[in-house]
Amino acid sequence: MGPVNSRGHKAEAQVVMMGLDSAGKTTLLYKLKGYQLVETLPTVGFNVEPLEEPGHVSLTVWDVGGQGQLRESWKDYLEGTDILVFVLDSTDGARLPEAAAELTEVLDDLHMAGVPLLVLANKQEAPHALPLPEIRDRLGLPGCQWRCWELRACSALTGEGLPEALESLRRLLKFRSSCSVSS
Ligand SMILES: Nc1nc2c(ncn2[C@@H]2O[C@H](COP(=O)(O)OP(=O)(O)O)[C@@H](O)[C@H]2O)c(=O)[nH]1
Ligand SMILES: [Mg+2]
Repeated sequence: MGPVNSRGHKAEAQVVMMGLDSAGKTTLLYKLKGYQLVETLPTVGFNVEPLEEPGHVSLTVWDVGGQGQLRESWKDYLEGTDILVFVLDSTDGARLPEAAAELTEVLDDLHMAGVPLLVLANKQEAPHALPLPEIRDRLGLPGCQWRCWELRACSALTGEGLPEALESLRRLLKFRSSCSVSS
């Protein structure tokens, strides 16, 4: 079924997943698909997978490579995005400022006006994972007042938190049009 164009009620949604390299985006994508992924390679370009569940909006999930100069191409994926999923490595406190800066840059893009944000604090099963409140504060999320956003803990490795993350994603998608601060 093709997309329905009545505003905010599309039958399909474009989900763009971003984050620094090694945050766990590819592992997450394939875990959501129910694949057993033994090993990932750094993503060159992007992976894209449909996620369909009866009775729900079909999701097309774009996993955009996050390494160094590949991040330059992030902006090419933003047009038509219905929701941004930003994946973080909760065990990598040292790169949290870098992740926060990248997130800010993506959110500042014109195509991102009114696009809801789901932040996934991944690798939460690791014993030294940073707690959610610290991640929230250090990312500057409380300042995101013009946008619908949620922060969720998950582990792409164990699958913990993924059903809740999908729930958040579907909830945020419903806010897609009401979130919009431009037109
Ligand atoms: N402990 C732990 N490791 C993870 C988790 N998710 C991914 N990884 C590992 O992190 C590394 C990078 O994962 P990958 O999916 O390639 O990251 P990407 O660069 O964001 O696509 C791999 O070694 C994964 O096995 C997780 O939830 N917990
Ligand atoms: Mg990858």
